[in-house]
Amino acid sequence: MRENVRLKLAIQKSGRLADDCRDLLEQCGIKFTKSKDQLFCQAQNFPLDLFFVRDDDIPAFVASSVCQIGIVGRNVLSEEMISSPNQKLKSVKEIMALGFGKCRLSLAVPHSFAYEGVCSLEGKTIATSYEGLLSEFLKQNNVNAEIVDMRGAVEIAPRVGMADAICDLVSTGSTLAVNGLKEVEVIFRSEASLIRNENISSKLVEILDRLLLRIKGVQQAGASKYIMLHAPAAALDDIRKVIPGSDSPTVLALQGRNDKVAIHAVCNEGIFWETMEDLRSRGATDILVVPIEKMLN
Ligand code: PRT
Ligand code: ZN
Repeated sequence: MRENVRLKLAIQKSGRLADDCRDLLEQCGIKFTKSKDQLFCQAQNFPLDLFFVRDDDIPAFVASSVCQIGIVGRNVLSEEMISSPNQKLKSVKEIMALGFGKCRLSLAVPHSFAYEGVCSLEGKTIATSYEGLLSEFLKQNNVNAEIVDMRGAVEIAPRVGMADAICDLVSTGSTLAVNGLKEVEVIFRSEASLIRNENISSKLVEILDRLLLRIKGVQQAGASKYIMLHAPAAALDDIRKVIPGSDSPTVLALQGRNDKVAIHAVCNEGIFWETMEDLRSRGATDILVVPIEKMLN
């Protein structure tokens, strides 16, 4: 009888990372119920159990082995590592950047603040929810400033007189703009990251490796394109040089044509209109670029 060993994954229940996490699992071919109210579900076709929790709880879930893996913003993990006394967090490691949830932790000041560099923050008050990361940054830059710990709505702190500056996550910058703030320093760059507990049984490692292979396949497929074109046989070498990110394309004979061949290639870089125009100017015709859905090397 097969043992029922299942890997446990903690993801954000709702919020900025929730939909991307669910989409990624779906692209990996993992089926699960999509109700947003549930706290737990078992994947139907893969030995994976999903826990839907608040993002701040994910590092602790993984540290205490309630879940062996989790998906969380690097900002949350790093802040927990710095500011939490939980020794178990040492067993948590980042294993893969996932390419979504990208943002930066930045210092921002009102437009009226004459900012000339980090030293302008000496003796000032800075509001943030990232006390650990901010303290490290200030220490590295030999700046003494008072940190005002806020859980949310950090961007209003200067307007209401609670702080001279803020340190908060930024993605588009529009929140800063509407609050009359200018971004002056990026202190940390973040994106969603797959994390794991170091101490996992070998059976669970096997499942994790299968999952990682699928995630890499999804990432590679997303970054790659399949290109097909017809080329004059005489221009083959010239045209091969232009096909981006592909060392050994497939060259096929075209029935009844000695002067032309078909070239098919997986390109692991984007293909821009300029490249297609370049190929065309070298004699290529019937150029097709198609997306790749899955890839396993
Ligand atoms: O309920 P739960 O505790 O799970 O969620 P949460 O409210 O704590 O987090 P959530 O869903 O807001 O964010 C989850 C993660 O998304 C963060 O930890 C980051 O890793 C990532 N992320 C990416 C962001 C942003 N971009 C982002 N822009 N998290 C927050 N913001 C906020 C920022 O704090 C500011 O208020 O968006 C505003 C700025 O956005 P822009 O686009 O105006 O610059
Ligand atoms: Zn949170």
